[in-house]
Amino acid sequence: MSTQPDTPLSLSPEVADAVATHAPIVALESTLLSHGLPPGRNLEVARRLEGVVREAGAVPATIAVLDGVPRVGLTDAELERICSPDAELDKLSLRDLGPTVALGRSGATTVASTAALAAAAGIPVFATGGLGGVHHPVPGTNVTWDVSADLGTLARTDVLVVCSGMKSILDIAATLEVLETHSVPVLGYRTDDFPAFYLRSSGHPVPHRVDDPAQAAAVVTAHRRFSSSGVLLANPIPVEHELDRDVHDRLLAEGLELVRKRGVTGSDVTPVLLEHFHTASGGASLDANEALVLSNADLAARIATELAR
Ligand code: PSU
Ligand code: MN
Repeated sequence: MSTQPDTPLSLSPEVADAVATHAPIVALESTLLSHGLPPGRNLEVARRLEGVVREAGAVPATIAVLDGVPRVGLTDAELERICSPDAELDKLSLRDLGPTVALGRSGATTVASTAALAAAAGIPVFATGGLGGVHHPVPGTNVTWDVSADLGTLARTDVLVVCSGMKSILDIAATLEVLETHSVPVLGYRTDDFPAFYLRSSGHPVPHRVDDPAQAAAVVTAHRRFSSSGVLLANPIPVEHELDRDVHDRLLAEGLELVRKRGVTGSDVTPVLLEHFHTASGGASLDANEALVLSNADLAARIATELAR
């Protein structure tokens, strides 16, 4: 991303110091906390994510926009604020950053906006849960215009995104095609199957596989000689937390029906579906979601450490 010199970006002292000394840093997003997890649990996960990154020897940089200022690295009080049910945060994609800053508003950042802000701050590694992608066509048509800005941003932003694939509500085959069109390398971490968030396999192969953090870091370094795009590393959910496929398929069908009935569209679809999973699975999908983001944060920290060598 090309950054204007006057970009009002505020780095916490710890993150600014880590950037200046080329220490390993992992960017973390806030939408998965504010819009993807229930209040209470989200704060626990926010703190655990930062803890996992620290234990692996890197500095965590959770990102959000607060009162018109994009913040990279939050205090514990700011984490509490973004996780509070009264926060009333918007879900901010990259296109929302300008209006949010100009109007002095607050919001949580998605993969697209977090990746752009991380890159602007000089942080090359970012961990999340699931990437946005191409939605299935509206019934009765064969086209969709609902293609997540996460994809276009990854195409233009030099950042490694560690995630557990795309949510299974998406057209994963189409999403992989768009990533190919944009020349974004897609890597599987210790797998030959592209994962699907709650499930370890989407049924689609990955073009390339890496088996340790050093290999992942080497791919990022080599890719930079040819392209300024990002790299996607897909790390499947830990096996003991994978959802049962039949339960998953039932909850997804119910969730999609709920979305259709309520007329939910656009950026509200993912939060409504996630909430349905969390309430209807008796908490199993919450444990799964937490386990996969923690695993991604740990892996991202190890790769950031390799890249900082
Ligand atoms: N990962 C999670 N939970 C989430 C997300 C990722 O475990 O809620 C968020 C990310 O912010 C991602 C967004 O950018 O879901 C995708 O939303 P959409 O499907 O509206 O593009
Ligand atoms: Mn969309």
